Amino acid sequence: MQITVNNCKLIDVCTIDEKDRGILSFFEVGKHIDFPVKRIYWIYNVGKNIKRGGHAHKNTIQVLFCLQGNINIYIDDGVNNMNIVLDKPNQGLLISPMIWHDMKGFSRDTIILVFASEHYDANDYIRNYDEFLKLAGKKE
Ligand code: T46
Repeated sequence: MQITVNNCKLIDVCTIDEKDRGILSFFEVGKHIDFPVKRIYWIYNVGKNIKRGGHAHKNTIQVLFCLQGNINIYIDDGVNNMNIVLDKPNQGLLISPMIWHDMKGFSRDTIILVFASEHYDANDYIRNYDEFLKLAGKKE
């Protein structure tokens, strides 16, 4: 899938499929992901029709993996937007700073694993869409 939202991309990680032995997937920082990972978090047990996200980050870069189940991620750079379905444990979505994102369409078994470039900082979040557009230079 062609991603048309600024600097976001899908990352297919290395995957070793040994049939009955199972599948091992991995990425290496500095080789497949070019930011230092400072924080890892995961989201699971999300109820039906729940929407999460609804913000952009000023500085944080993230890669999201859906290890189990599926999820619909809306990404928006203030001009272009699109919906991405993540449903493969070996495909991640890189979300750059200054990308508005929402997550919905969780299945009860969905597990999201996120690798982030920064420690948690509530001040890094932009939670108002108009403020996001202004800071992104897309609105007066
Ligand atoms: C994002 C999307 C994809 C912490 O204390 N430390 C953390 O590292 C994180 C990620 C969150 N929190 C606290 C902040 C809130 O009190 O956990 C609570 C729930 O966080 P939030 O409502 O921001 O969760 P989501 O699912 O809306 O967003 C999360 C990440 O916060 C966000 O960075 O990009 O997942």
